[in-house]
Amino acid sequence: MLTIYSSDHRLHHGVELKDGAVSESFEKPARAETVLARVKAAGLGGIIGPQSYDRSSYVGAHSERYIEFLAGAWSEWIATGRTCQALPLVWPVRGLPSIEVPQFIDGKLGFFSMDAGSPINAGTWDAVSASANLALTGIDRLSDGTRSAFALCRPPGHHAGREYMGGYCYLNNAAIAAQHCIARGAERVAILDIDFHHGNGTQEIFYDRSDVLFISIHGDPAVSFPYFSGHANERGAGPGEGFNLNMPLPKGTALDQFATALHHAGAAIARHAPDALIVSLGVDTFEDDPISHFRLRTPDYLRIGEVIGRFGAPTLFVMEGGYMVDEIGVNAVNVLLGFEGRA
Ligand code: OKP
Ligand code: ZN
Repeated sequence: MLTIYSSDHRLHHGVELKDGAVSESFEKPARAETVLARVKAAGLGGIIGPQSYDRSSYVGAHSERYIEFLAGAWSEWIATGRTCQALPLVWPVRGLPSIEVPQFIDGKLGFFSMDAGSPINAGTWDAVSASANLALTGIDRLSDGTRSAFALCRPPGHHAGREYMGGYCYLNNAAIAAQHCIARGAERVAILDIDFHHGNGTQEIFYDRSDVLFISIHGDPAVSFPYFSGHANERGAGPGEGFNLNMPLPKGTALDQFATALHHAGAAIARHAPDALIVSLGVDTFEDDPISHFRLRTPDYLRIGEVIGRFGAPTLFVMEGGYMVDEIGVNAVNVLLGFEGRA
């Protein structure tokens, strides 16, 4: 399987508000380096860099004004005299009257975000646009007839919505790839999100559409981030009704229960008959993940990959979460090896 990777991810190294203090984010550069090292050690296949894409390729999944905000946020922030990382700290929640974009950067940060989990620093735009370009390069390879590819994206993307960043995400890499695939003539795409956290951003972007089926298996939002989406009764709207499938699972979920959900996903994907399948591949479902609550073990990822391989669709894997840095490489690459029947 071909891997698409860029060292530009290192340009983004964020902070996180945790336990009342600012610390290094769990979403750190070593994550992608560990996965890349494992791709090489396992002999997964060739490794190429991204092609370049105009930022208009991100519009569709995102709004133009959001892309403009993201690309310019760091300059606006430092123009105010601050040199620390930029974090949103106020949000337009229910009950506040204004839905206008504020003029000042602190207001814009809140307007275009869902939480304080996506800090912006000098290299953020270059890193997140490189990450999106990896997914775009991967989906273009599938259109060339390649059966599968792995976009080693960092930062991740599935929490980023049409007009907001959040949960370590900025550009929704999987959604951008799906939209590009449709724009290039595909009739139907399916996105299967197996990260521990609900892919709220991907859900939102395609919620009223029937061409892109979104399926997510994740920790029950009653007790897990992002808390405000991911329930089973969110099934899509208008023409998209029935094309959004959420399978929330309880804390402590192990392979048996996860595999049952995966088989349901497979049946829905078969009904959709997609031209391409995009897998939002998070391995924060691992038993030792520091921020998640499932109990998958390293060999389980081989089985998961095998099941996805049997779906039979041209498949692009897009890296999402996974925070147990020592094991993220072996777990993610196990899915890919399982997919290729190398388990
Ligand atoms: C991103 B992905 C903030 C705690 C909230 C956010 C988790 C984002 C996960 N201090 N954590 O889905 O792996
Ligand atoms: Zn996650």
